[in-house]
Amino acid sequence: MAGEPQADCLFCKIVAGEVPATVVRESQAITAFRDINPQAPTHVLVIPKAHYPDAASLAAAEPQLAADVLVEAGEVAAAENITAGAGGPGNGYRIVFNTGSGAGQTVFHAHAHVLGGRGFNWPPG
Ligand code: DGP
Repeated sequence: MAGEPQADCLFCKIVAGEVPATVVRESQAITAFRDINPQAPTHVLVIPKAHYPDAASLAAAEPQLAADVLVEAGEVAAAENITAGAGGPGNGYRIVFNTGSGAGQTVFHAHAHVLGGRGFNWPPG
């Protein structure tokens, strides 16, 4: 059923506490933890606890939860002091939803990358 935990999903295992992670924020429906392979001084993953394979399927099934993930990403950025004008390096941050393997998605449980603490280029690689 949509949203149900998947036995073979790494992030469902993190939600269940079966795989350890450095959790920075948690609510009833969302958890945020540090990426194991950080690409910036701040690199936090914000995920819905419910299992959806990517951001688009999450937004289609549960638009309020998708919005809550975005709000949480902003809260993470504020807590990490990486918002524009916060005075840290980078002067802003990036929220990324890789969607599909061709776009770099490797874990098929919806997640927002929150990256900051350095400058970023455009277009992305
Ligand atoms: P993506 O490539 O967009 O699907 O992002 C998946 C991210 O998940 C990637 O940046 C690395 C991270 N990751 C993979 N395995 C683990 C893990 O076991 N723990 C944590 N904290 N992050 C992981």
